[in-house]
Amino acid sequence: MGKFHREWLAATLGAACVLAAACQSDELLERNGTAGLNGSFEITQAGYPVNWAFFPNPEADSTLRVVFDSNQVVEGSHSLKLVVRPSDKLPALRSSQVAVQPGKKYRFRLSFRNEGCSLKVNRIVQDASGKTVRRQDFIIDTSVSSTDWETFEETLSVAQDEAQVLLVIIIAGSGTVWLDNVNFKEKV
Ligand SMILES: [Ca+2]
Repeated sequence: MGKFHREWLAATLGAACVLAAACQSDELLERNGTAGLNGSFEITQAGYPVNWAFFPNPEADSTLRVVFDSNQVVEGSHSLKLVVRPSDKLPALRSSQVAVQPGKKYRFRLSFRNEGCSLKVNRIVQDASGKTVRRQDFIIDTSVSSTDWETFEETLSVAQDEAQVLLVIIIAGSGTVWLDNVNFKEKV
């Protein structure tokens, strides 16, 4: 693992506070118990898509601006638009945990568009307690800007000691990132 990746990994697990309950005062999270992953970003509360945690809190820090966007859309009628500017805090967002069953395969899909940023998506697989990371992979790692949407897709085979999946998305630099159509579907 190179220095660059180690730094990003440290950012994922450390500075972004994305997995640590102790840092939740620095993040914004609107919870909705019935909305699930909300990977199409169609369900909002107080102007923010529910069940996604944003760091730093965009209400308190202009590093990260969160927009419920209806102009650039892949699926449904809205996408998530993130406008970032350089800061010593790496803007990040974290999904809720999606339950998966050992021995099954899932198709994971995510559409993104990047203008000017470095975008990294860490797909983390945890045990049932949610306290132990069984594996994590940077499934998207790009600094390429595009005016078109791109779609990432993978098949995730779930091992015996794995029970839930979540995403941590880190955005560096200055620019805009759009996300939409994030979903896990069991492959039959
Ligand atoms: Ca959508």
